[in-house]
Amino acid sequence: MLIVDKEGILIRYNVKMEKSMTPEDAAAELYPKDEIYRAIAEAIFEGEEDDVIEGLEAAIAAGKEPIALIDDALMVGMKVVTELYDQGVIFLPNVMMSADAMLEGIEFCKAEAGSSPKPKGKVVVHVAEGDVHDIGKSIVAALLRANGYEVVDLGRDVPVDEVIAAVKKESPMMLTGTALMTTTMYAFKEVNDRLLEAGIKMPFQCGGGAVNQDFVSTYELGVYGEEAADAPKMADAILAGKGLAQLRAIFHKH
Ligand code: B12
Repeated sequence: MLIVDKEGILIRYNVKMEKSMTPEDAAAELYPKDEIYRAIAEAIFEGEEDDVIEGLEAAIAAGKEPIALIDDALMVGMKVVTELYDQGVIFLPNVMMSADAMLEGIEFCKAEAGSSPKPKGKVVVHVAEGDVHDIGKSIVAALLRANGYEVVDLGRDVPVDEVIAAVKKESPMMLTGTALMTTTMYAFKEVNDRLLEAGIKMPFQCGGGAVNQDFVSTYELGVYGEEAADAPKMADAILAGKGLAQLRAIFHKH
């Protein structure tokens, strides 16, 4: 009888066999170590809305703050999704399911946190015309609300005309814009020009995957926001009396 010692042969010839990795294996390597956060991140990856809510309920019962869970668990799960999508390990339908589960989770966290009694100020948020990517915008809105601001959320793919009309109607202390595509971010320049034409000089914080500081610096009212958490920070800075130049000095890195 012939006995083939595959392991021995591989070792002798110094060959390393790569095990084929499933998307679940790849994701497992990226989840957070903390069991509570991990369960939520995994549910986001799998696009299982019920499991996301169950995980969030368990986390809140264990004493976690609902709004902190957006960053600490939901965002971590979405980062895994984004990384594996970029690597070509998972595909758009998976991403869409995860995005829906993420938005459901954000809504749940917002509802659990409740609303603060007297808003510190009003902020209008929107996603650029032609762009449907609204996860970042929803995080921005949730963090602003959690920090005591009233948020007028215009939603996604918002025509420039509608943004201008909302600013005139609501007179907010600040406007935010999100764009994930290099083709849609130019709407921000148009918003900027139309506001200036109407004599409105207000801080317009812009962020989202496609946007960077150099682009935002090309229009007068623009201040770049890298992380969603920069939105309430900038609103606080405006309340503290900072003008556009000072806001750029605080939020721009170079
Ligand atoms: C999820 C996703 C989708 C989902 C969107 C679901 C939804 N409801 O949002 C679906 C499947 C619908 C989708 C569709 C499409 N997508 Co898509 N999508 C993505 C993906 C994988 C992740 C985006 C995401 O949600 N990231 C997570 C969030 C949280 O990130 P974020 O929005 O940037 O927000 C963070 C910060 O930027 C910041 N932030 C955001 N806004 C603001 C604002 C302020 C004021 C501040 C302070 C901070 C801030 O806060 C957040 C974190 O702290 C990216 C790939 C990638 N690597 O990003 C592609 C990507 C954005 N999509 C892309 C494309 C091309 C498309 C489609 C055209 C695909 C198609 N062929 O149909 C369509 C777009 C249709 C349209 N008209 O918009 C491209 C864009 C390329 C480009 N640079 O122009 C990307 C980059 C993929 C790629 N590598 O090609 N997509």
